[in-house]
Amino acid sequence: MMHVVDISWFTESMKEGQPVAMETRHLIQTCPQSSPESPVSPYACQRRTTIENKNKIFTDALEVLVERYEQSEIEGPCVAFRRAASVLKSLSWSIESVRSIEGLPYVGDSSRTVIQEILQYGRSFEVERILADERYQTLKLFMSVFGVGPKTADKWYRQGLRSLSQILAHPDIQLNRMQQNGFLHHSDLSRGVRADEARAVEALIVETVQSVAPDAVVTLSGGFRRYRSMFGHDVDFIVTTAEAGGESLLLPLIMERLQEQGLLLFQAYNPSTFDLQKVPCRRYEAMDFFAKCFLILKLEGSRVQGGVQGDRGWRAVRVDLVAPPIEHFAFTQLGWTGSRQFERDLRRFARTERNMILDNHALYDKTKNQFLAALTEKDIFAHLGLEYMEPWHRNA
Ligand code: DCT
Ligand code: MG
Repeated sequence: MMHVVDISWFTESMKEGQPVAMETRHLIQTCPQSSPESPVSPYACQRRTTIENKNKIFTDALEVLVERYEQSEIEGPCVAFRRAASVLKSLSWSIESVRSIEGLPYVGDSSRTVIQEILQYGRSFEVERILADERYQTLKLFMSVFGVGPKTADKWYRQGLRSLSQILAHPDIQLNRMQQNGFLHHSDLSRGVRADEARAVEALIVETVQSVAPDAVVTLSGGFRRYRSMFGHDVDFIVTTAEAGGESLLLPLIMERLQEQGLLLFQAYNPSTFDLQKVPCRRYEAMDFFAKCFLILKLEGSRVQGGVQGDRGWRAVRVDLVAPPIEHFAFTQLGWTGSRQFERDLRRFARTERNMILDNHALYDKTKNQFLAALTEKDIFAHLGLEYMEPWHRNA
């Protein structure tokens, strides 16, 4: 049974001050966590990882390997290189010798070879081979189109296609609506979103929500909540309301308002299929069942501090919105803040170390056979017996 959640403090805090409560921004504080001598946890949720990466030369190389295996959907090495890269990102010291990485969790033989080559020659030959590989480059290009995943990219590659213009010119290729818009806005969307553009999008979403649902609450999530400094591929938000069942109306109202203003370039809306019987979800990366929409918005240059590139006066931006019922808000917030690796390890930690199942909807204690309620992310960390970790420490 789901616990009854007392949401009165949440509702009260929403009534005070701004109808739409935003998180206060903090300065990023680096938090030295490990020295070459101190032990490093095998779980990202027990390692503080800021955006200040002291081992970028190594993690960039490992991430090329991750990407290469993601393209081919080969899970084993993909997980191994991701974990190794994530461990290196959390170190407060730079790797200067192979000896210093001895004993680090998940830095296996293959990762060690890459690190060793970089230490010795300043580059990894395997990574350079991949970067120069036609298939890698082409799949990377195809997958940079919104709506194109590894299967479609690989199919096009096997058909002999090598450029975006060849795809558009091909008489037998039927693009779905998402892909059509992906191609249409490709140059804007592949440029990524700057932090000042993300702030402008945040202001637009807050304004829009205020005008259609003054009692609703909007919070920024995803990479921009983690203060990842520069580019993001999209801007993610959670919208909810204390009014029972009211969350189901929010996204259609928001999209309608954006449409009226001529700012909605594309929308794909998935209504909620949430059912308590279906949670908690055993699959690590399964998306949640809450109502959500994947949008492309027109962001006008006049709204952005640094303006936007080009002479059109606007740019296209990818925006995702999810609308959970308020009693599931904390779980959705924790899940949508990421990073993906942080989330994977949090779930793995819950399952392996605590016999609990965590997902974006709920936390289930398999020993007690019950759901554990939470109003805030801090409650979830406490249920898991983990020290609370601020969003800017979750850049695993
Ligand atoms: N997420 C997840 N599992 C998925 C997809 C997303 O746990 N299959 C979580 C992690 C981050 C958050 O949702 C938002 O996803 P993204 O926008 O893809 O990631 P991001 O961290 O915001 O980075 P970026 O937007 O720059 O790719
Ligand atoms: Mg994002």
